[in-house]
Amino acid sequence: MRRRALLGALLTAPGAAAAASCGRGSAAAPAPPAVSVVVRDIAFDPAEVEVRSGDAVEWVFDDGGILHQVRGDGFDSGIVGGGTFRHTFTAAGEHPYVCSVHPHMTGVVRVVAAG
Ligand SMILES: [Cu+2]
Repeated sequence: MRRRALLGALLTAPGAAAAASCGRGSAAAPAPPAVSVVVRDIAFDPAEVEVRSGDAVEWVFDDGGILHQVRGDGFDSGIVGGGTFRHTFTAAGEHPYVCSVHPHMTGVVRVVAAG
């Protein structure tokens, strides 16, 4: 008497749910900046930006590791050689800032009342 062990269990596991990989989990993600200022070639580009009250400005330090700073009245990136710095402006008016490492590097954030 021959017994066949028919282990024909072809359990083709159906591929786990077709790649729906949206991994957005941070509920308290900061609002995207209204404008970005690139710090490059020892300058702020653009040197003048205009945002509405409550908007954020983001500086992107992209100058090959050269140290820079964004320093104004009430905001200060510290002296950094890369990364980003973000500040939300609420007070309408002009907010000048400077790089302490390169005093000729200046910029202005002009804030207008939110409509
Ligand atoms: Cu600088």
